[in-house]
Amino acid sequence: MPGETLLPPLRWDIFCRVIDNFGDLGVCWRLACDLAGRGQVVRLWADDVSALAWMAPQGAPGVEVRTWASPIDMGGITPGEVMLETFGCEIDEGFIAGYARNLRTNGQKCAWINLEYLSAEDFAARCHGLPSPVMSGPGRGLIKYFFYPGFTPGTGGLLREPELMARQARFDRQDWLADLGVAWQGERLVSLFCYEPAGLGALLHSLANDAKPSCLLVTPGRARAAVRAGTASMDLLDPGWNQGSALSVFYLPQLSQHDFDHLLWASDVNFVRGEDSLVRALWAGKPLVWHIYPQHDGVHAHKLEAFLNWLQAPASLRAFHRRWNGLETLAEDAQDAPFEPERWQDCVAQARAKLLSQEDLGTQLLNFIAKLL
Ligand code: TRH
Repeated sequence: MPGETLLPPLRWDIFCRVIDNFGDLGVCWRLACDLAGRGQVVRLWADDVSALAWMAPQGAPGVEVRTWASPIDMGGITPGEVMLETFGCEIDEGFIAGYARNLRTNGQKCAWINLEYLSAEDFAARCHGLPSPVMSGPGRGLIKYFFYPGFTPGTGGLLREPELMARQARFDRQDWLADLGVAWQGERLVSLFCYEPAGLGALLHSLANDAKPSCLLVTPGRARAAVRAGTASMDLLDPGWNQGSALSVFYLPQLSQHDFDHLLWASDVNFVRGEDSLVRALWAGKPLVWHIYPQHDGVHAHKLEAFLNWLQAPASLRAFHRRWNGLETLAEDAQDAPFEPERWQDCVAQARAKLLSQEDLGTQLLNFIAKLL
């Protein structure tokens, strides 16, 4: 059976430091649930677990959540067989010492993994699986391994829990929207999860002027604030901008991760951001626009370009992305970047099919650990 591994249940310690937004915890929670769903026993350590109250109100069988306060209190704690640090977060020396003791003194088979950020750039395949000798501290002499998620076969793949596609096939859009209180009349549904996109005004304008009515489903937080500010300024500067009411806006509550998937499946076009929602939008298979997490050194522009190349995005989708992310060149600045989701469907459908033929991250990670042990 595809996705099946021979790894017996192991105890995992997954470490997560929340930088900002929801992505760090979002990825870690999803990974923890995926592993637990495959019979692994997971302890998730996060320095800020507050977002789980709405992201995962039911918790998950096999996942124990611990607040990670540094220095970590090791009273009654024995590190498990797999120690997984996410995004280069530094695990406390006390914990590493316990892990090293298990390995050296007790002869326990152990694996130390560093899960990296997702990127479509070539380095992901180049660096995936590489060993990294630990040079100092209580783990000195041990080896940790880089695990790079990615879009191509040479990488660690993308998170896709085994039952995801079956869940998607059973999904009833009309019922879900009704439960949420969206009075859907067949208009185009556009989900919006973003930071403060440079192209938001242009999107609102084109939806308001489109012959096809649209409903913008706006997520809470930064997306909501951006839409509120955008519509307020258009009301002021151009009071008739949505005269025909072709555009309606529905402000969403915070959804659980489970329901966030439903939002992406219910919508005709998905605007997503960061890391985890991008992956989920790929599984949804609808035309998507990515607001990439901006970095001060500007490297996100290369990362976006690499993703669009992998996606084989048509020119109009590339232009729209650059405008949305505020990354146009001067020449492009003067050009139009129209909202044309009908032209963007094919590349996403093909990308989804390609990804479905590749092994998912959970399967690859379990196989990787099985080889190490
Ligand atoms: O929140 P993000 O912008 O997270 C970012 C990125 O991960 C980025 O790579 C990282 O460096 C930075 O944080 C620190 O976007 P992302 O990754 O899509 O995470 C959002 C999570 O929130 C995702 O798991 C889906 C979840 N979510 C819900 O569960 N319910 C909701 O209603 C919404 C809007 C999101």
